Amino acid sequence: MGNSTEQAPAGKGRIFSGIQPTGNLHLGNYLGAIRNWVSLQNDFESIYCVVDLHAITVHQDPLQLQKSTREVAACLIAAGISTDQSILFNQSCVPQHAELAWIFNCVTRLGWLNRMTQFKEKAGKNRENASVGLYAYPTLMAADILCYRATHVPVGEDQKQHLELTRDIAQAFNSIYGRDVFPLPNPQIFGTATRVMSLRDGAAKMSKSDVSDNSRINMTDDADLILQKIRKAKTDSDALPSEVVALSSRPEAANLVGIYAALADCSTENVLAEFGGRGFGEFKPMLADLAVARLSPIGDEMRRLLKNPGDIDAVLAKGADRATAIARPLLAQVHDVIGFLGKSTDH
Ligand code: AQP
Repeated sequence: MGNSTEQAPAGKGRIFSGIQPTGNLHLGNYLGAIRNWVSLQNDFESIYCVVDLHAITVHQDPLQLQKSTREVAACLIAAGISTDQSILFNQSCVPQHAELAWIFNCVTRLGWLNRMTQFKEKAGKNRENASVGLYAYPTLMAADILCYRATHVPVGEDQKQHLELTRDIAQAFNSIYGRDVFPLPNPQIFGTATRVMSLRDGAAKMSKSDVSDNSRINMTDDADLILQKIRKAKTDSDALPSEVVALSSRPEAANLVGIYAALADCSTENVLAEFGGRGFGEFKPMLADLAVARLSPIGDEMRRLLKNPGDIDAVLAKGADRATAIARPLLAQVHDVIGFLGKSTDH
């Protein structure tokens, strides 16, 4: 473990973002997060984390968890995350995350967590049976971010509430202890961030845990499968409209047009200017070709990287050392501020 402190390059903010190794990485993860992470590397000191501690808030098969952790790392690298430029590691290798989360559990009010909509959605009707970890997920997320004093966090719509809570927790800690330990992180919102919906239901987001594999395009799907899934994607029977406003009552059509626009790096208006008046029979094969052109190189590179799992583990271990070099001195400061006696200097 390195003892030195990694410093953010002067003038650059620091980004933290995470992704859960819960299997089936998909087009939504790519367009909503991963591809943005790649472009952020140039403007920020970037810390990207495979959040395995978050993943076990619902049960994960141990072998599958290892496999998914390597797959996420491979996907990030294949998509363009540079492990020299950015820090890439898995969360459980840096124990400061869990430690700071506990400290935050003691600062966070029950009422704050009770308002979190993601817990309500994920726990569903089976609330009494949900894990305490699922309930406390936002305090661990706050620790992930504040462990590194990250200044910016790329967030999708679904994570905005958790980031606001992170700011509340940072503020509460600073105020309770009368010290400015934590900065208040800002959301890094992308104009181009895309919320990708299920291919089977335009009202549900594309998700790793959807039981239907046809609901999503996985990052490892081959060209035939991508084509097949897009062909089968639910749509209505009308032709595509020429005006964006006409998509508002057609969620499945809006989703496919949105995916096309994101993959082609153009606006919805541009897509409709080209395809307005044409039927899905024409549009879907074009969308499939575009998806294959964008995703296949990443899938191929992932498969190549995954042939050498030891190399991926080594990259993650090196990233964990670099992350620890930032988180350890921060925790030492937190210990001092709280009043913990002990070996805070070599924390
Ligand atoms: N459908 C989506 N559209 C746009 N962005 C998405 N993200 C996830 N789904 C979509 C973004 O991907 C990042 C990593 O997400 P995550 O793996 O930490 O967890 P999640 O948001 O809970 O993703 P899933 O696929 O729905 O996983 P499960 O099924 O395991 O809960 C985040 O930035 C997220 O916004």
